Amino acid sequence: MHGTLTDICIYMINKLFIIAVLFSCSSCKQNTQSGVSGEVKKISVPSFNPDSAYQYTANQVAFGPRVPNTEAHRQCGRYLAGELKRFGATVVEQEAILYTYNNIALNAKNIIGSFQPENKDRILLAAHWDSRPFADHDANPANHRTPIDGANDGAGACGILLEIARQLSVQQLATGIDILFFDAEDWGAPESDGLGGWCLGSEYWAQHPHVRNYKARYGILLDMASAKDAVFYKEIYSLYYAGNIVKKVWDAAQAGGYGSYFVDRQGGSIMDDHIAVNKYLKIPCIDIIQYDPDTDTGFGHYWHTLNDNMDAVSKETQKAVGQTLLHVLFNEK
Ligand code: AHN
Ligand code: ZN
Repeated sequence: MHGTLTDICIYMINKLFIIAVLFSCSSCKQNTQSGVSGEVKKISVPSFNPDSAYQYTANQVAFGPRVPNTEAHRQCGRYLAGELKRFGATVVEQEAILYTYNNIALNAKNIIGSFQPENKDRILLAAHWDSRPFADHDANPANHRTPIDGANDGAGACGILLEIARQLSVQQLATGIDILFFDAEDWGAPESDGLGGWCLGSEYWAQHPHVRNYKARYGILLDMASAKDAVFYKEIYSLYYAGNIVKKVWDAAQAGGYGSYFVDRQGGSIMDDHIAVNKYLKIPCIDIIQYDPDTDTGFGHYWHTLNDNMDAVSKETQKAVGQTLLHVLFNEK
Protein backbone atom coordinates (compact mmCIF):
# COMPACT_ATOMS: atom_id res chain seq x y z
CA MET A 1 0.00 0.00 0.00
CA HIS A 2 2.82 2.42 0.66
CA GLY A 3 5.88 3.24 -1.30
CA THR A 4 5.26 6.29 -3.44
CA LEU A 5 6.40 9.68 -2.18
CA THR A 6 2.78 10.94 -2.05
CA ASP A 7 1.73 7.97 0.10
CA ILE A 8 4.56 8.60 2.54
CA CYS A 9 3.72 12.33 2.71
CA ILE A 10 0.04 11.65 3.46
CA TYR A 11 1.11 9.14 6.09
CA MET A 12 3.38 11.76 7.72
CA ILE A 13 0.65 14.42 7.62
CA ASN A 14 -1.77 12.01 9.29
CA LYS A 15 0.80 11.23 11.97
CA LEU A 16 1.45 14.93 12.62
CA PHE A 17 -2.30 15.55 12.82
CA ILE A 18 -2.70 12.84 15.43
CA ILE A 19 0.24 14.21 17.43
CA ALA A 20 -1.19 17.74 17.17
CA VAL A 21 -4.56 16.54 18.47
CA LEU A 22 -2.92 14.69 21.32
CA PHE A 23 -1.05 17.79 22.50
CA SER A 24 -3.57 20.50 21.62
CA CYS A 25 -5.21 20.95 25.02
CA SER A 26 -3.38 21.49 28.26
CA SER A 27 -6.21 22.77 30.45
CA CYS A 28 -8.51 19.81 29.99
CA LYS A 29 -8.05 16.10 29.88
CA GLN A 30 -8.41 14.67 26.39
CA ASN A 31 -8.78 11.21 25.09
CA THR A 32 -8.71 10.21 21.47
CA GLN A 33 -10.78 7.59 19.76
CA SER A 34 -10.31 6.26 16.26
CA GLY A 35 -13.55 5.81 14.38
CA VAL A 36 -14.09 3.08 11.76
CA SER A 37 -13.08 5.53 9.03
CA GLY A 38 -9.76 6.11 10.78
CA GLU A 39 -10.42 9.76 11.69
CA VAL A 40 -9.42 10.89 15.17
CA LYS A 41 -12.28 12.12 17.37
CA LYS A 42 -11.51 14.42 20.30
CA ILE A 43 -13.17 13.75 23.63
CA SER A 44 -12.64 16.43 26.22
CA VAL A 45 -13.64 15.63 29.75
CA PRO A 46 -14.39 18.80 31.72
CA SER A 47 -12.52 19.39 34.94
CA PHE A 48 -14.69 18.78 38.03
CA ASN A 49 -14.39 21.70 40.46
CA PRO A 50 -14.23 20.33 44.02
CA ASP A 51 -14.51 23.83 45.55
CA SER A 52 -17.99 24.13 44.03
CA ALA A 53 -19.03 20.66 45.16
CA TYR A 54 -17.80 21.40 48.68
CA GLN A 55 -19.68 24.71 48.76
CA TYR A 56 -22.91 23.06 47.58
CA THR A 57 -22.40 20.51 50.36
CA ALA A 58 -21.85 23.19 53.01
CA ASN A 59 -24.92 25.11 51.80
CA GLN A 60 -27.13 22.09 52.46
CA VAL A 61 -25.62 21.41 55.87
CA ALA A 62 -26.10 25.07 56.83
CA PHE A 63 -29.89 24.60 56.75
CA GLY A 64 -29.54 22.15 59.65
CA PRO A 65 -30.46 18.45 59.59
CA ARG A 66 -32.71 17.83 56.54
CA VAL A 67 -35.16 15.64 58.38
CA PRO A 68 -38.54 15.33 56.62
CA ASN A 69 -41.34 17.46 58.17
CA THR A 70 -38.89 20.14 59.37
CA GLU A 71 -38.29 23.68 58.13
CA ALA A 72 -34.63 22.88 57.29
CA HIS A 73 -35.84 20.07 55.04
CA ARG A 74 -38.31 22.33 53.22
CA GLN A 75 -35.69 25.06 52.76
CA CYS A 76 -33.06 22.65 51.48
CA GLY A 77 -35.56 21.13 49.05
CA ARG A 78 -36.17 24.60 47.64
CA TYR A 79 -32.42 25.18 47.42
CA LEU A 80 -31.71 21.93 45.52
CA ALA A 81 -34.56 22.47 43.05
CA GLY A 82 -33.46 26.09 42.55
CA GLU A 83 -29.85 25.11 41.84
CA LEU A 84 -30.90 22.47 39.29
CA LYS A 85 -33.06 25.10 37.54
CA ARG A 86 -30.23 27.61 37.64
CA PHE A 87 -28.09 25.06 35.77
CA GLY A 88 -30.74 24.72 33.08
CA ALA A 89 -32.39 21.46 34.13
CA THR A 90 -36.12 20.85 33.84
CA VAL A 91 -37.16 20.16 37.42
CA VAL A 92 -39.93 17.94 38.75
CA GLU A 93 -40.66 18.00 42.48
CA GLN A 94 -42.45 14.77 43.21
CA GLU A 95 -44.32 15.00 46.49
CA ALA A 96 -45.66 12.01 48.39
CA ILE A 97 -46.73 11.12 51.88
CA LEU A 98 -44.62 8.16 52.93
CA TYR A 99 -44.93 6.18 56.15
CA THR A 100 -41.99 5.33 58.38
CA TYR A 101 -41.48 1.95 60.08
CA ASN A 102 -43.26 3.39 63.13
CA ASN A 103 -46.07 4.87 61.05
CA ILE A 104 -45.12 8.55 61.02
CA ALA A 105 -46.41 10.30 57.88
CA LEU A 106 -43.55 12.08 56.11
CA ASN A 107 -44.10 14.91 53.65
CA ALA A 108 -41.47 13.64 51.26
CA LYS A 109 -40.21 15.14 48.03
CA ASN A 110 -38.07 13.50 45.35
CA ILE A 111 -36.39 16.18 43.24
CA ILE A 112 -35.55 15.36 39.62
CA GLY A 113 -33.48 17.63 37.37
CA SER A 114 -33.50 16.58 33.71
CA PHE A 115 -31.12 17.70 31.01
CA GLN A 116 -32.59 17.27 27.51
CA PRO A 117 -35.86 15.87 28.89
CA GLU A 118 -37.06 15.05 25.34
CA ASN A 119 -34.07 12.76 24.67
CA LYS A 120 -35.08 9.08 25.00
CA ASP A 121 -31.46 8.03 25.54
CA ARG A 122 -30.75 8.76 29.20
CA ILE A 123 -28.42 8.12 32.14
CA LEU A 124 -29.54 8.43 35.74
CA LEU A 125 -27.42 9.89 38.56
CA ALA A 126 -28.83 9.76 42.07
CA ALA A 127 -28.24 10.50 45.75
CA HIS A 128 -30.46 10.92 48.80
CA TRP A 129 -30.90 14.44 50.13
CA ASP A 130 -32.54 13.83 53.52
CA SER A 131 -30.52 13.34 56.67
CA ARG A 132 -31.05 10.86 59.47
CA PRO A 133 -33.33 11.89 62.35
CA PHE A 134 -31.28 10.01 64.96
CA ALA A 135 -27.57 9.60 65.70
CA ASP A 136 -28.18 6.04 66.86
CA HIS A 137 -24.55 4.99 66.29
CA ASP A 138 -23.07 7.88 68.25
CA ALA A 139 -20.56 6.90 70.95
CA ASN A 140 -22.64 8.84 73.46
CA PRO A 141 -26.07 7.22 74.06
CA ALA A 142 -27.45 10.64 75.06
CA ASN A 143 -27.23 11.56 71.34
CA HIS A 144 -29.07 8.53 70.03
CA ARG A 145 -32.26 10.52 69.34
CA THR A 146 -30.53 13.64 67.99
CA PRO A 147 -30.73 14.40 64.23
CA ILE A 148 -27.43 14.45 62.33
CA ASP A 149 -25.88 16.95 59.90
CA GLY A 150 -25.49 14.19 57.33
CA ALA A 151 -22.60 16.02 55.67
CA ASN A 152 -21.39 12.75 54.14
CA ASP A 153 -24.54 10.74 54.50
CA GLY A 154 -26.67 12.95 52.27
CA ALA A 155 -25.26 16.37 51.48
CA GLY A 156 -21.85 15.40 50.05
CA ALA A 157 -23.23 13.21 47.27
CA CYS A 158 -25.82 15.87 46.35
CA GLY A 159 -23.00 18.44 46.30
CA ILE A 160 -21.06 16.30 43.80
CA LEU A 161 -24.16 15.91 41.62
CA LEU A 162 -24.88 19.65 41.71
CA GLU A 163 -21.36 20.28 40.41
CA ILE A 164 -22.01 17.74 37.64
CA ALA A 165 -25.23 19.65 36.85
CA ARG A 166 -23.23 22.89 36.66
CA GLN A 167 -20.80 21.22 34.26
CA LEU A 168 -23.73 20.11 32.08
CA SER A 169 -24.89 23.73 31.89
CA VAL A 170 -21.51 24.55 30.31
CA GLN A 171 -20.98 21.51 28.09
CA GLN A 172 -23.86 19.42 26.75
CA LEU A 173 -23.71 15.67 26.33
CA ALA A 174 -25.25 13.57 23.56
CA THR A 175 -27.20 11.67 26.23
CA GLY A 176 -30.01 13.05 28.38
CA ILE A 177 -29.13 13.11 32.08
CA ASP A 178 -31.45 12.87 35.06
CA ILE A 179 -30.17 13.98 38.43
CA LEU A 180 -32.40 12.46 41.04
CA PHE A 181 -32.37 13.54 44.66
CA PHE A 182 -34.25 10.90 46.63
CA ASP A 183 -35.97 11.83 49.86
CA ALA A 184 -36.62 9.75 53.00
CA GLU A 185 -33.76 7.31 52.55
CA ASP A 186 -32.48 7.54 56.08
CA TRP A 187 -35.48 7.08 58.37
CA GLY A 188 -34.72 3.37 58.78
CA ALA A 189 -35.42 1.75 62.12
CA PRO A 190 -32.72 1.93 64.79
CA GLU A 191 -31.48 -1.57 65.55
CA SER A 192 -33.28 -1.53 68.91
CA ASP A 193 -36.61 -1.01 67.07
CA GLY A 194 -36.18 -3.78 64.49
CA LEU A 195 -35.32 -3.46 60.83
CA GLY A 196 -36.73 -1.75 57.79
CA GLY A 197 -38.00 1.64 56.74
CA TRP A 198 -35.03 2.66 54.58
CA CYS A 199 -35.16 4.08 51.07
CA LEU A 200 -38.80 5.22 51.13
CA GLY A 201 -38.33 7.92 48.47
CA SER A 202 -36.63 5.65 45.95
CA GLU A 203 -39.18 2.86 46.57
CA TYR A 204 -41.91 5.38 45.75
CA TRP A 205 -40.20 6.85 42.69
CA ALA A 206 -39.32 3.47 41.18
CA GLN A 207 -43.00 2.48 41.43
CA HIS A 208 -44.26 5.92 40.30
CA PRO A 209 -41.55 7.37 38.05
CA HIS A 210 -41.90 11.09 37.28
CA VAL A 211 -42.48 10.31 33.58
CA ARG A 212 -44.47 7.42 32.11
CA ASN A 213 -42.36 4.47 30.94
CA TYR A 214 -39.21 6.02 32.34
CA LYS A 215 -36.11 4.30 31.02
CA ALA A 216 -32.39 4.94 31.28
CA ARG A 217 -29.36 3.06 29.98
CA TYR A 218 -28.10 2.75 33.53
CA GLY A 219 -27.97 4.50 36.87
CA ILE A 220 -25.23 5.51 39.29
CA LEU A 221 -26.12 6.17 42.92
CA LEU A 222 -23.73 8.01 45.22
CA ASP A 223 -24.01 7.52 48.97
CA MET A 224 -21.35 8.47 51.52
CA ALA A 225 -18.98 9.35 48.72
CA SER A 226 -17.25 12.41 50.20
CA ALA A 227 -15.40 11.43 53.37
CA LYS A 228 -11.70 11.98 53.88
CA ASP A 229 -9.75 8.86 52.85
CA ALA A 230 -12.92 7.10 51.68
CA VAL A 231 -12.35 3.88 49.75
CA PHE A 232 -14.98 2.41 47.45
CA TYR A 233 -15.26 -1.36 47.25
CA LYS A 234 -17.47 -3.00 44.64
CA GLU A 235 -20.87 -3.30 46.33
CA ILE A 236 -22.43 -6.75 45.93
CA TYR A 237 -25.95 -5.86 44.65
CA SER A 238 -24.28 -3.53 42.13
CA LEU A 239 -22.12 -6.41 40.89
CA TYR A 240 -25.17 -8.66 40.71
CA TYR A 241 -27.46 -6.25 38.83
CA ALA A 242 -24.99 -4.12 36.88
CA GLY A 243 -21.51 -5.68 36.83
CA ASN A 244 -20.65 -4.02 33.52
CA ILE A 245 -21.43 -0.56 34.96
CA VAL A 246 -19.26 -1.28 38.01
CA LYS A 247 -16.45 -2.19 35.61
CA LYS A 248 -17.02 0.92 33.50
CA VAL A 249 -16.84 3.21 36.54
CA TRP A 250 -13.88 1.47 38.18
CA ASP A 251 -11.98 1.48 34.84
CA ALA A 252 -12.70 5.22 34.47
CA ALA A 253 -11.38 5.85 37.99
CA GLN A 254 -8.23 3.91 37.17
CA ALA A 255 -7.76 5.84 33.91
CA GLY A 256 -8.16 9.15 35.74
CA GLY A 257 -5.61 8.31 38.43
CA TYR A 258 -8.18 7.59 41.16
CA GLY A 259 -7.53 3.87 41.48
CA SER A 260 -6.59 4.26 45.15
CA TYR A 261 -10.18 5.36 45.89
CA PHE A 262 -11.90 2.77 43.67
CA VAL A 263 -10.24 -0.50 44.64
CA ASP A 264 -10.71 -3.85 42.97
CA ARG A 265 -12.29 -5.52 45.99
CA GLN A 266 -15.75 -6.73 46.86
CA GLY A 267 -17.56 -4.83 49.62
CA GLY A 268 -20.78 -5.50 51.48
CA SER A 269 -24.31 -5.89 50.13
CA ILE A 270 -26.00 -2.64 50.98
CA MET A 271 -29.72 -2.00 51.09
CA ASP A 272 -29.78 1.39 49.39
CA ASP A 273 -31.67 3.50 46.83
CA HIS A 274 -30.26 1.53 43.87
CA ILE A 275 -32.22 -1.61 44.84
CA ALA A 276 -35.67 -0.26 43.88
CA VAL A 277 -34.32 1.14 40.60
CA ASN A 278 -33.01 -2.32 39.67
CA LYS A 279 -35.99 -4.22 41.04
CA TYR A 280 -38.98 -2.24 39.70
CA LEU A 281 -37.61 -0.41 36.67
CA LYS A 282 -34.98 -2.97 35.65
CA ILE A 283 -32.52 -0.16 35.08
CA PRO A 284 -29.05 -1.50 35.95
CA CYS A 285 -27.97 0.77 38.78
CA ILE A 286 -24.85 0.70 40.92
CA ASP A 287 -24.06 2.22 44.31
CA ILE A 288 -20.77 4.02 44.89
CA ILE A 289 -20.57 3.86 48.67
CA GLN A 290 -17.65 4.04 51.06
CA TYR A 291 -16.64 0.73 52.62
CA ASP A 292 -14.54 0.72 55.76
CA PRO A 293 -13.17 -2.72 56.64
CA ASP A 294 -12.13 -1.46 60.08
CA THR A 295 -15.61 -0.81 61.47
CA ASP A 296 -18.22 -3.36 62.55
CA THR A 297 -20.81 -1.92 60.19
CA GLY A 298 -18.52 -1.51 57.15
CA PHE A 299 -19.60 2.15 57.03
CA GLY A 300 -17.32 5.06 57.95
CA HIS A 301 -16.67 5.73 61.64
CA TYR A 302 -18.77 8.93 61.39
CA TRP A 303 -21.82 6.93 60.16
CA HIS A 304 -25.04 7.88 61.96
CA THR A 305 -23.12 9.86 64.57
CA LEU A 306 -22.91 13.58 65.30
CA ASN A 307 -19.43 13.46 63.72
CA ASP A 308 -20.96 13.30 60.28
CA ASN A 309 -20.43 17.05 59.91
CA MET A 310 -18.45 19.25 57.50
CA ASP A 311 -15.17 18.24 59.19
CA ALA A 312 -15.69 14.75 57.75
CA VAL A 313 -15.99 16.00 54.15
CA SER A 314 -12.97 16.04 51.85
CA LYS A 315 -12.62 17.98 48.62
CA GLU A 316 -10.08 15.41 47.41
CA THR A 317 -12.63 12.61 47.69
CA GLN A 318 -15.32 14.72 46.04
CA LYS A 319 -12.89 15.42 43.20
CA ALA A 320 -12.05 11.71 42.78
CA VAL A 321 -15.72 10.76 42.57
CA GLY A 322 -16.91 13.74 40.51
CA GLN A 323 -14.05 13.55 38.00
CA THR A 324 -14.63 9.81 37.60
CA LEU A 325 -18.33 10.41 36.86
CA LEU A 326 -17.49 13.09 34.28
CA HIS A 327 -14.99 10.72 32.70
CA VAL A 328 -17.69 8.06 32.38
CA LEU A 329 -20.33 10.44 31.01
CA PHE A 330 -18.11 12.22 28.51
CA ASN A 331 -16.74 8.95 27.13
CA GLU A 332 -20.21 7.59 26.37
CA LYS A 333 -20.99 7.21 22.68
C1 AHN B 1 -28.75 -0.28 55.91
O1 AHN B 1 -28.18 0.06 56.91
C2 AHN B 1 -29.66 -1.45 55.86
N1 AHN B 1 -28.61 0.42 54.79
C3 AHN B 1 -27.83 1.61 54.79
C4 AHN B 1 -28.38 2.57 53.87
C5 AHN B 1 -27.92 3.91 54.26
C6 AHN B 1 -28.16 4.54 55.41
N2 AHN B 1 -27.25 4.73 53.52
C7 AHN B 1 -27.04 5.82 54.17
N3 AHN B 1 -27.58 5.73 55.33
ZN1 ZN C 1 -27.66 7.06 56.73
